[in-house]
Amino acid sequence: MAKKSTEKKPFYITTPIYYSSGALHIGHCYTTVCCDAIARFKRMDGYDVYYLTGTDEHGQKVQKAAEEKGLSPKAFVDSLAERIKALWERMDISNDGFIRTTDPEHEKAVAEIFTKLYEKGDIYKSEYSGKYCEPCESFWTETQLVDGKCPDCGREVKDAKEECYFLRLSKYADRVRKLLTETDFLQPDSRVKEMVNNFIDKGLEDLAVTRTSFDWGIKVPFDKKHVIYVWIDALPNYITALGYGSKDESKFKKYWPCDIHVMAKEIVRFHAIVWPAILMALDIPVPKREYGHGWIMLDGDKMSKSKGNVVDPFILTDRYGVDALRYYLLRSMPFGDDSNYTNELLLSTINNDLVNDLGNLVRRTLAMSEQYFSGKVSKGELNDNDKAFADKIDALIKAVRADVDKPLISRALEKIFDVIDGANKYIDLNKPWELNKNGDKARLNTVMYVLLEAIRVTANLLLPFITKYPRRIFDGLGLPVPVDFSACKFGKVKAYTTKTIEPIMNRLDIKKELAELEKIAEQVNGKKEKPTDKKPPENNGDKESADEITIDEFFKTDLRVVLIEECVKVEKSNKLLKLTVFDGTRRRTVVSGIAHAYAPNDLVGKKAVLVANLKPAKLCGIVSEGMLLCSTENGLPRLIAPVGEPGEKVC
Ligand code: ME8
Repeated sequence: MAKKSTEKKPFYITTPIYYSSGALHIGHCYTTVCCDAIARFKRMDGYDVYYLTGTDEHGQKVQKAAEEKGLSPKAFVDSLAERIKALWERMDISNDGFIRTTDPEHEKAVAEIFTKLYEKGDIYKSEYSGKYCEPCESFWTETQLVDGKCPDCGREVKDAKEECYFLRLSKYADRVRKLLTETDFLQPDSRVKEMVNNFIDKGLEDLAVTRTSFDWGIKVPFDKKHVIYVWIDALPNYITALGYGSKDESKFKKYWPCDIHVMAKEIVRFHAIVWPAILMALDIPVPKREYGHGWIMLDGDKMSKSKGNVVDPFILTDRYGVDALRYYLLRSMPFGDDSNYTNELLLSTINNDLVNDLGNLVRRTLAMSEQYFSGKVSKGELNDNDKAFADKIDALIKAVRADVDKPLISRALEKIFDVIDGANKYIDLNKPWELNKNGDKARLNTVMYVLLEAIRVTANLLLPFITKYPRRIFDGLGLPVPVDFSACKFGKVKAYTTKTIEPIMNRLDIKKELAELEKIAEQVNGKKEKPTDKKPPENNGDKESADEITIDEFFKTDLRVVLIEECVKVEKSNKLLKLTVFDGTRRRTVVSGIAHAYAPNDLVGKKAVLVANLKPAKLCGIVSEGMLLCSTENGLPRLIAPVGEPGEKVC
């Protein structure tokens, strides 16, 4: 816990800055939610926290992705940055800073860092000849390849030869080795072995740090033909975001060195070898700690934008809420190891932990408090069994703090849920309904009090991890939401006035949900081909195929240009917007599942294409008189924007 003085102890935590090459998935959410839980915990524990995330917007990969969309790189990264920010808002991420590598202050600072290193002799010009992995934007030597493939991502590499600048990594090999092997800088320990065995022991080679094959990046200030390598542009974000190299370095002075950089294992090499070497060359202290966690896998393969095997966090949070996804990510991944994502595991974790354990405990206790005491419960005489449980509750904050510091987030949650489980067992053991039947009001009051205290302390400790339901619990307990952990002690509240609250969610019908998720996945990714012996139908020109429709059939669909006149969010739905559209003759209400892609105000005054003769349907109690057509971009729906006046037919 931070010292109690007027000056709070600074704590600086970062995620990687994510490539602006496509929509982010639950793998990115994992790192960002973990860092968020740590940041929130540290804030509540008395630290002055700076939590940084952001986007890595330069480089060949981003340029290529923009070209594929027919957009300029800047327009492409601008729209993605907005979506990424919307995702973090959705996930309740409490970041203090959001850096984009196209921020002019960052670009200027990186150009200056490059010049400084060049003038110092730590960057020099030469020629590169070797192998290149395009997705990782990394050069490799023959000996560094694993089975002839990129050692970071396992994909094919290409021959490459070009004039470029090099960073003198070899000069810092000994200092980096010491940092890795003689300090706790890099965790978990298995990552240290990987770094030392695979890179340092093999002889740390100088790193090619410029490219001439594309131009979307920061130019070398004294040799404009060269673009600074995306990693040399990206890594300094951790200091440029604090104002390093600008007129105001106060944040840099306050928060650097960083307390912890968090990332997954594939980019530990850049963070644990290249980044410290750059900092050493600049005479800046290295970060205090780095943590390389494992991967979220899908069907045994790393979930990844470039492989396209991703799970969309907007869809999951639309269906199950933010608490559910945050909890699943934090709880189901042992922090250092890989873990396979499955819909089954997500759904059963929600049902078992959130609905059965936590939800039931809160529901039952508040209902009994209401029923037996009209919500008024006060401190009573504890027996030995109560005292033992109270001791367990008291021990929780210390144990959770120790785990968060490691950081072993999943274990911290396990400990909180152990007490929640204990409270459910306490109900079964003490049988409040029997105490009520026997008229033992004094004991019944004590039992209810012990339960309310258990709920209060666990909900207080859950606040950094899941952000919505614990707040509601405090409403049910009739208490303000705590801002710190000072009351995480049994007996701190003398008397309660409780009320019942909305449940966290209803128990999920797993079979039904699995089918729904599969249906959604088919809509988003296209139906997966099932192996079949049937030959595809031959196209013989004049015969109609079963999949084809005639022009008359097509014209049965009445597509019209409409003007969106009003738009509001549908209450109790994260997904739905209620729009009033003018179709040339009348106003209609349309409910559309696009709330995660648009703010209501963005749509007013826009035109869209309406399926005007669709049978009306009720969504969230609202009758929707038609459907708006969308295509998708980066996994998000985008309304088709027609030309023409409201009422005109689209054909
Ligand atoms: O590497 N499982 O960006 P990136 C767990 N721009 N975590 C995952 C994951 C998965 N399947 N997929 C992604 C870059 N992540 C660079 C970083 S930093 C100076 C530059 C998370 O968009 C994890 O944190 O490829 C991983 O390291 C990061 O996203 C990679 O994001």
